[in-house]
Amino acid sequence: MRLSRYYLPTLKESPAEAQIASHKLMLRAGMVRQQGAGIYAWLPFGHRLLKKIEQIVREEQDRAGAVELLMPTIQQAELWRESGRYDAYGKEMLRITDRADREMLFGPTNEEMITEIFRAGVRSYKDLPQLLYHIQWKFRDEIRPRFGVMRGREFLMKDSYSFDIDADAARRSYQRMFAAYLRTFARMGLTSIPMRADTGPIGGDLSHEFIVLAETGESAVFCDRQLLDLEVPGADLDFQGDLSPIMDRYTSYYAATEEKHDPAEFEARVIEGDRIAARGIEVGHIFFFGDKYSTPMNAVVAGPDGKDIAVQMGSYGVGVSRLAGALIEAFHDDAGCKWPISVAPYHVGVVSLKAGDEAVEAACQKAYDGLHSAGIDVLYDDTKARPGEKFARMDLIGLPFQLIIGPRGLADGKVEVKRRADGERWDMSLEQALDFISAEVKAGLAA
Ligand code: 5CA
Repeated sequence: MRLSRYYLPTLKESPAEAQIASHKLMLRAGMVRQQGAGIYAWLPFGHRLLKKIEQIVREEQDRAGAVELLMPTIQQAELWRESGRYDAYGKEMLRITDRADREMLFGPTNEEMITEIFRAGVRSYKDLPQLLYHIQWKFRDEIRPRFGVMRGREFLMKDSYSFDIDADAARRSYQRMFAAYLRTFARMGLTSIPMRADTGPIGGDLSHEFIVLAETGESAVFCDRQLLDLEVPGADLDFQGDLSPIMDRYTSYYAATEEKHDPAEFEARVIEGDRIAARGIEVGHIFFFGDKYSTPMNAVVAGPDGKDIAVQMGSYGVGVSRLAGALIEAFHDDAGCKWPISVAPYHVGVVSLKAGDEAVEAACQKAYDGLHSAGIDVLYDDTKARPGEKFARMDLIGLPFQLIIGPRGLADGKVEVKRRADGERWDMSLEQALDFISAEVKAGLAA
């Protein structure tokens, strides 16, 4: 992409309404534009980030054996009356009426709808387990939408739903999502800690929140420092195998959100030097709630003896749009964003130091074509802005590599490569630079 043809409305100053780094930087780097309280338009650069996050979430769901579908944002009130949640959900639900005065709502979550879809198509225990997911916009009329996309009213969620014949099988589905979540966040460079959590309006008794530690996080959390160093399951993990050792390992350490925190147990189980009392961002939340929806909604299958059994269900959410903010909280400095390669909207920024110079333009074009054909996402700053302005903008938008090409360097056969993560710079030939960047990006994507 050529910057001269792109839409990247960057800002030099932080807008006054933003309180935390991620919100400030998303506005400054031209990623989102507010359209109402807790409602954001995703501008091209932010949209690419969102798609990269979404794709990692999708790949790890697929790897774990979950099957993608897409449910609508608008739901019928009737469905929610079946579970009893239409009245119980309260003011957080955005209620709508259509022209025929039918009661509708903008879905805050999809337990009821997926249960309806399941019961329409599955009759026998032989068709279990089922594990379905979608990635769709939700609306919750939060009292205090804040921190930009971190607590929005309209937000993008990945939500999965499992259906099993009994509680043991359901626990295995839960363990699959547990392991998949560890991998999902690790691929984004994030250390997530599963913590015992309250279930709120979703219900059930077994629940973990996946928390990324951050000073600006909304949740107060307590955990054992050892959890930060546990090895995350690799890409070769067999999701059909026994995953209980993974969950047992993690849950053998103390980790709880404020609501589930027990100070006496914390002190008894964790040595003083390892006690972390901190703040965190909830990037995922998983629930096992048994027959809370299947019984009232009559989602049953015929068991081996022919008798109907209400299925055991769980649901598993990832805050896809919230992760955009969480990633910036984890990866930024005073100059701007510092994207990990796996989620970077573009991997490399090619910076021309002299627009209009024939040799510089030819070299930039060669760099662009070479990287692009190697499968690398390139943003080419071909604008007429001054070098200082270009450097500041590149640092602000935080692409992992900058390839800086100017007339003086070219005369010596050199270009400059800068790595945003640590600021390190190298002079090398254009060919070497292309090889170096390609290799680094491929390694980053494989990690
Ligand atoms: N049905 C269940 C699991 S699919 C559910 O809705 N769980 S949830 O309420 O915990 O939401 C799942 C994830 O969505 C949360 O962990 C959080 O990362 C994200 N999320 C929830 N509310 C918001 C919000 N207002 N803004 C941004 N992300 C949110």
